[in-house]
Amino acid sequence: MKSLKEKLFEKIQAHRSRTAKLLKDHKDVVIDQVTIGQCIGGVRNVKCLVTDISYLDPYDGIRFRGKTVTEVFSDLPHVPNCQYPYVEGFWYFLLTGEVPTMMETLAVVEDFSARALVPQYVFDILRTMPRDTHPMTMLSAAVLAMQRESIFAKKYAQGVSKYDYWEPMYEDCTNIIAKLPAIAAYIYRMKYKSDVIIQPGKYMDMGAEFAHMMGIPRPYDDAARMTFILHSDHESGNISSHTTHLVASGLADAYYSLSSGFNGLSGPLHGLANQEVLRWIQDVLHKLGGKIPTEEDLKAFIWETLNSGHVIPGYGHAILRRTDPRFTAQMEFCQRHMPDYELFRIVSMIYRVAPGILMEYGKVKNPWPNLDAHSGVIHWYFGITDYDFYTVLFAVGRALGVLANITWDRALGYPIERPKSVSTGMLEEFASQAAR
Ligand code: CMX
Repeated sequence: MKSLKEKLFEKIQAHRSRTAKLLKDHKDVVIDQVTIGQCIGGVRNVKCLVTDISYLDPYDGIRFRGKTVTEVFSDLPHVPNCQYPYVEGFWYFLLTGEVPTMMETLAVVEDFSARALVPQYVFDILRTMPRDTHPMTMLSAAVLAMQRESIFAKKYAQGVSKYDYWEPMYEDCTNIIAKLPAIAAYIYRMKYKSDVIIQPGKYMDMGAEFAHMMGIPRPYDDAARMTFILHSDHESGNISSHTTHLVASGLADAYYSLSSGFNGLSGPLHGLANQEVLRWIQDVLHKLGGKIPTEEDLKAFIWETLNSGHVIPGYGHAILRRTDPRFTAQMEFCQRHMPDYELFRIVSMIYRVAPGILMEYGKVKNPWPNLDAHSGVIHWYFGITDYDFYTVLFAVGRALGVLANITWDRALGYPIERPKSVSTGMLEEFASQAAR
């Protein structure tokens, strides 16, 4: 049986000629144009990034290596007696585009276990930070602190050939992913569970290991697997993916790049929206004195939020134009495990009323929920009521996608990214030329 690294190298060798041919024979073929609206308006829909790891269709949602969320959940090797696949098998799939066998998956589980030990200095650094530091700041700092471990940085200093960059990048990325669950769980237990740390178990897959270190019983292991897979990748243009790719394009190693990507994830319009959803629901409950809201109550609060100049967190998307299938997947999890749970009922009620109001509001291009509208309910159900931790759970999953991407970036020799600026005066000149 070939190891994941050997299989990846085979794929890289096969792929390199495709990229080289496109650049040699077709580099001047136009695939898109840029308007003034896109230039000022956040580069929406400009096709200028390449990734084969996931693709986001506005109506069908995300496909990982061509597979829908449902197909990923059904086709990849499953942890025995569990509903969701191994995260380790999913990492294999993201990197190679091939569904691994059970044996190939278990080899990755073993590989992650061998790399999982977090250096003590990382925990010492976390302990020097004030306890009210946001957990995303802690996670990002922990990854950055480990930069001294970078094999890529060492190999680069030793003069490794650019054709071999992918290999130390792969090593760094795998080392980081294997350690992230322990770092995230440590931050959680230190901040919110009276500093009672749970040591890692042995020979468990990532979902089971994480649930164990968080101190949360089954089926939280399955919730963790689902969460990590759903949050992993959303093609390359979103902030966390793009930032990681951008920083890595200057040949920064995976530690610098991922820490930057995590910082990008921390905005309330991106990964922090999951904490904002729960904060918003708690505000509603507080204002109603703990009473469960009716649909009429919720409609009034949604309008109040919009009229006070705030967004409805968990709703809208820059690309999607339908309900996010990642939202639906989490809804199915809730229907199976917590159909009568109060918070689930509230989120379902918001889903019934919010899209109609956002359509009436007029300016929102996508009135439907994204994945952040639902994730908090699941975490809360399992006892994680400290909602500022939710983005950390997003981040552990997101690492899988962005690290797979930067491994391929180095394999295919993508250059330093450097878009071009224009001034407002130049845009005005373009506008008057177009009017003539
Ligand atoms: N509530 C209220 N207003 C919203 C809205 C929402 N949920 N979504 C969009 N709008 C507003 C925008 O703020 C914008 O207003 P202005 O014209 O006054 O600036 C207008 O509608 C048009 O925006 P859009 O083109 O529909 O959406 P964008 O591509 O600009 O923004 C997003 C996308 C996700 C930032 C936005 O929908 C939003 O702020 N949603 C709430 C936050 C959220 O859930 N973020 C998580 C997204 C998923 C993720 O990355 O994790």
